[in-house]
Amino acid sequence: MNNEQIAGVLRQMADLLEMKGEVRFKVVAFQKVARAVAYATDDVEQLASEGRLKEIPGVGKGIASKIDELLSTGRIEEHDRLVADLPDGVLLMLDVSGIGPKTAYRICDELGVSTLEGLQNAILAGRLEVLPGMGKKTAENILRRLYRPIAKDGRIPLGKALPIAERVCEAMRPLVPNVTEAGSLRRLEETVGDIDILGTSDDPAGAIEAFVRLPFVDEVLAHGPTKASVIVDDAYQVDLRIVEHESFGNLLQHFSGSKEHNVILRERARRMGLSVNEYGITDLATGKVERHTTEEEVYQRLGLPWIPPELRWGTDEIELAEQGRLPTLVALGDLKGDLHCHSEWSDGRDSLETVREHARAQGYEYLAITDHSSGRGVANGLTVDRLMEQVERVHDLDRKADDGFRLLAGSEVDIRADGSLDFPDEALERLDVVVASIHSAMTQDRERMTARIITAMENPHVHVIGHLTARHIGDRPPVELDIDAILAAAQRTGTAIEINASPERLDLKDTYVRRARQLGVRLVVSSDAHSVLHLPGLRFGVGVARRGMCEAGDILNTRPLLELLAALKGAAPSP
Ligand code: DGT
Ligand code: CA
Ligand code: CA
Ligand code: ZN
Repeated sequence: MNNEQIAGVLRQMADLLEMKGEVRFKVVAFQKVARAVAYATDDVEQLASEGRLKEIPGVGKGIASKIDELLSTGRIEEHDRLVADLPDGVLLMLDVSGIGPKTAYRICDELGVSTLEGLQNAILAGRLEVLPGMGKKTAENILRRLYRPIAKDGRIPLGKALPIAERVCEAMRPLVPNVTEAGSLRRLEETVGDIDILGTSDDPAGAIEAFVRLPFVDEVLAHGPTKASVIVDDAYQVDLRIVEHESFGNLLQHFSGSKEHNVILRERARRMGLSVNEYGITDLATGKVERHTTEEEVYQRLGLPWIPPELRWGTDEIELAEQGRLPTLVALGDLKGDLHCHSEWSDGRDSLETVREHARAQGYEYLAITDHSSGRGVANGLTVDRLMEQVERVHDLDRKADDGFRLLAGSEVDIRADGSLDFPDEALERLDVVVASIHSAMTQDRERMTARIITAMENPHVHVIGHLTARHIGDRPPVELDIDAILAAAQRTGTAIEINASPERLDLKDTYVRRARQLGVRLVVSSDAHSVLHLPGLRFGVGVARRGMCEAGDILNTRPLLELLAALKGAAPSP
């Protein structure tokens, strides 16, 4: 069992004891140990096997024996007994965020509810809100969360989490100038379990107080002197931790994870006679604790250069860092333009003029208009005639503006089920940028799908394959394909593969980007904007490229216009 899981059972023990009306100190003891276990830097299972459980703050003989029992038998007998004594459904209710032990007990006992469906009905009938300490607003919040789980797997997509985190950070910055994202969010993973935020202050309690009172906080789940957990926008959990300044580097490093990265780092420290945790680095020989105000100092103390959070996977990043071989990751500012964008000519919202203006304001040198082709039947795709008309319009706008910005004429042409394209070669030939994508027949088997995409890549007019796997994160699974065969074909034909930045796609995904890059496959990062409001979303794609270890040179649209055009039509790169 990992620390999280152990802490979860201990927390449940505390809740069950509280429901049972057990003496306060016993409840508090379990709560305290649950917290200590959750934040322990050592592996508790390991400590137990060495008979060292009592080193965990708050653990005495009684709780140590419960943890040992849990680890050896997978359960705690007293826990099972408590559950048996309490009304049916209490554990189920405890799992609903916003419901504490007292309320869970009352729901089961007084309302006679034992299922989530029963809970829903009780709320709708107005029976929950009248319970002590409940109220209409809290009951409604619980109902909303019952109806609308965050995602099928309970994780929050990056595209939702990052703007929420930024809103919180902005609101806290006057009080906590160094407030920053941490956890999986800082590593820019495609989904996050929760939104972790950190900062330092001379007055942590005051900062936390301000946090729980932010106007968009719907509910406070936990509120301590240095840490609080709240619900924002009805559904999203945000954790804020505030510490004193001197350990900021240690804290940020620890809570940025990943857990796997931290494990390898701690092993390394151990070999150097050091021990790392969220408060500092201890010299095991002297017992002296050093605190670090920046992450750079933490890594430096361990003989390493700073490692960008996007690379902290716990794979080979520490080895690369040690050898001075970390890539210089591509940054948003390296991108010179965007190669996938829709306008009102197909299913986009804005006119060509508006798109052009916003792309220029974004600081780009160029942007490709790539509306859909008509074969889709939906999305208001363009016929060849309308496409040719649009090409004229696009070139006209550039001529008239004469401002150095270049709107590229393009298409997101549909790859049909047999691998042929919606537009004839004579039409594609007239375009600056051809992105070919799959929007239909997505359930084809792996072999047909792979052949279909490779056929499209073999068309010399196709420059880029758009959103290769067609997945929608948390919603539609990726199509079946042989990624290695496709990457090899991309390399051979010189076709670029898109990193689609649209936050519900992020397709190519990070692991595939790493492979593509190793094979020397050309990559582009594109917004797939359907409104000028989506143009800045390119940053999500840059995050994926960074997680995929890409440098600027790996991404075609970091190149100035003429170089880009030459590369798009150029011969296959050598691996
Ligand atoms: P998530 O929230 O599931 O997307 O993933 P993370 O990586 O954000 O994980 P989270 O929120 O549980 O914790 C944030 C970071 O704090 C994590 O990446 C490493 C550190 N951390 C949290 N709990 C533990 C723990 O029990 N042991 C260790 N070694 N590190 C932990
Ligand atoms: Ca997290
Ligand atoms: Ca967290
Ligand atoms: Zn598309």
